[in-house]
Amino acid sequence: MASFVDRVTLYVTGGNGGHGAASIRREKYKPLGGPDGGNGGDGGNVILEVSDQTTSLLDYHHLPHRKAENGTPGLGGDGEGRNGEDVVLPVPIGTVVKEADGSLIADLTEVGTRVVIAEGGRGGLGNAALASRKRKAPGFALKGEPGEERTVILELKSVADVALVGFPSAGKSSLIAAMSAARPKIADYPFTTLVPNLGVVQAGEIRYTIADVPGLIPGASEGKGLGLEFLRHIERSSVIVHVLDAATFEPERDPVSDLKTIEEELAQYRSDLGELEGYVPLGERPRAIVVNKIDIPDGRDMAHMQSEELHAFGWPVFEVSAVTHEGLKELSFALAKMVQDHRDSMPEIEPAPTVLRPQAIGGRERDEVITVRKVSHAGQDLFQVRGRKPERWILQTDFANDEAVGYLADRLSLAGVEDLLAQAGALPGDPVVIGSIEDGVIFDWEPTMETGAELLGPRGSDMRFEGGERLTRRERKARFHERMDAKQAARDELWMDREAGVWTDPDE
Ligand SMILES: Nc1nc2c(ncn2[C@@H]2O[C@H](COP(=O)(O)OP(=O)(O)OP(=O)(O)O)[C@@H](O)[C@H]2O)c(=O)[nH]1
Ligand SMILES: [Mg+2]
Repeated sequence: MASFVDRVTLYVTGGNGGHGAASIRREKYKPLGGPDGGNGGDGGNVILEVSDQTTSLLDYHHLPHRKAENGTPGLGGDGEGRNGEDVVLPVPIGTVVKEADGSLIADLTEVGTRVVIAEGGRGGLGNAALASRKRKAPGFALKGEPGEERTVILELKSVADVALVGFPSAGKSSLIAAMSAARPKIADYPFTTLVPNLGVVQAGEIRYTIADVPGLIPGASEGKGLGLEFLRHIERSSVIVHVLDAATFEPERDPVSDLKTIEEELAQYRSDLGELEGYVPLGERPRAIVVNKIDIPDGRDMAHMQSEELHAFGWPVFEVSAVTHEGLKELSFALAKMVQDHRDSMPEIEPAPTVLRPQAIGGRERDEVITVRKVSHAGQDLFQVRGRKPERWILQTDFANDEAVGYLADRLSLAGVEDLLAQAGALPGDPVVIGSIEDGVIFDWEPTMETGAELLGPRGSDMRFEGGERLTRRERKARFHERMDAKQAARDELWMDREAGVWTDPDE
């Protein structure tokens, strides 16, 4: 039976959106037949999907970088770009997905559950789609957005029903081998088991899984030995079984004192799954006690001698031998009953939605809110604009093309960014950053007076960017107030256009 890799860091990137095309139809005798640049295709997503065909995270250990396919660019002649293929990564049941900082993203327990962990960028609109009544033949297209890049942590907590804990060499792996078809490594030196083993037990009608963890020693909770690190593998198990060595040669050890030691270590364990609904701390799970190695005469004597003290813990006690299989059938059926009782007591789990896109996933602002605030950066006052849409628009803009920049200005104006800037006290010429200070685009604010469309000169240019006269701050202020009055009228006009369906905006 496969042992499993417990934790892996995965670097995922959505496919880039293809750029839109700017193209003009050419017909005989009709050199300018209208815009016919197609849209770019969307980039593919990177998706995790819970599969019962996968039992380990080993594949991601070997290949931790995964990227979805890019969308292809739009073409002239209304050629649409092709969408990039999604990359679907199968993960085992019980995989927990976390942010790089450790915060929980998703807990994947249902076969078929899908989580988008890196979104593909959207394809850019071609100039055909950008045409409006006023902007009949746009000389630009929107760029495709880059795919999202993320680092996530996958953790596999085995969903074993029964977890075996105990000192090294107590016979945990031997018990798994004796009770199931699993063949873990067994040897007479401590820490033979380095990663947990998992076996499937069939007891009459009931089937359950059983897992061991590397041996625990005193001080495990302070990092001694290997064991505590692996307790998270058994965090979902319904029953915890103490495996006690009745025939240890170490003079200071015996089953009762070993049991107490392990209980103390379990009590120290602090789970980070505690935040999940229905989580029961390890120390409160049902228990059973297994006294092993009674095939050895000294072991059998010891088991009998301590029987009363062991029963006093209040948990069922089994005396067994993993070597001769004595007592194993009884143990196997008793564990099956405990597992079944636990299963019966579980509340009905609501089926998980097939596609999960939790807020945390994507890392971007999901809501429609746009904020503007004055910030100070490197001794300079800046007006910072944040919001999903304006930041997205920046990514779509080809800043080498003035007409494209004019289109961006119109979008920002229409979304109310200009009003917000004015409210925040920005004056024409003040620096404005859209997005984060580090990655955002910074420019001097030139409020739009008209919708931009009237100002269009030759394709690819925008008259607002011609001339480039430098004005004093006082002049700018006066001119700004004039513009603000004219602006409302311009905006009303734009709205009428839009209501009439001539305005095209991918976000609306
Ligand atoms: N005589 C006897 N020996 C046993 C029995 N069970 C296990 N052993 C022996 O004890 C030694 C340790 O057994 P393992 O199953 O590897 O012990 P473990 O608890 O998995 O040990 P770690 O993986 O190191 O934590 C091996 O030499 C086994 O052959 C038993 O019932 N009787
Ligand atoms: Mg072992």
